[in-house]
Amino acid sequence: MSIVLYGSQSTASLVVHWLLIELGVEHELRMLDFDKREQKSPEYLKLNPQGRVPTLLIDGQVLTESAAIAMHLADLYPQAGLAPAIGTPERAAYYRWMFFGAYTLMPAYRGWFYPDEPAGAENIDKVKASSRAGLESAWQQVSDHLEANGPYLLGERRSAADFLFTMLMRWSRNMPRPIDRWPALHAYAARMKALPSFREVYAREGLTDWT
Ligand SMILES: N[C@@H](CCC(=O)N[C@@H](CS)C(=O)NCC(=O)O)C(=O)O
Repeated sequence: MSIVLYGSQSTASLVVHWLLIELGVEHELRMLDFDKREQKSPEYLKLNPQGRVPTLLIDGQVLTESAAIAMHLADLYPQAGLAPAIGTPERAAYYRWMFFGAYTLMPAYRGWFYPDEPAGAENIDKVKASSRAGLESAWQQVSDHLEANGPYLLGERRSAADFLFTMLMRWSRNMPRPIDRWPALHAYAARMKALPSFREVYAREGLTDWT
């Protein structure tokens, strides 16, 4: 199988890069320079018309959306046990949290980091305030869930959803209320950061913050 990941340092491609390392999958990494807007180059837009990362090519097939890619990788390498069996209550919980990440957390982060997109430059403050409120409420729900049902999102067993959520927790690090302020989230993040593959993806991307 030939696998190529298009990513950029410290972005939504991190979870895919991290999982490829965790699963021991040989791959080629092509890092795009956002400062040069390489994600909007005509060649890249042919692959991913959204001009965003990640994009994963598996034997030439284009995959986008980090949560979807994470789920597919977990399915491709079942021996790692990162995806519960189809039709089980654990699989249902897995879908629940993956979609919560993609549908609730990610759009709110998008609003925080790209606040002019929804309603122009004149509404930046309002968009940031509502994105922040949405994120804090969502993280409170995740924290409550982990306190009652942890240590991982699906309970005792780690899944690809925990990798996605660790990346999403990381994005809060410079926000007014970073996830470390919730003790349950702080402990959860620490469990995930202790994985050797986390240190490895940090080394490969040259990341030094939120260790
Ligand atoms: N829902 C997408 C979000 C991808 C996304 O927003 N990526 C950002 C980086 S974190 C990006 O590529 N931004 C560049 C841009 O929008 O120009 C996913 O999970 O893959």
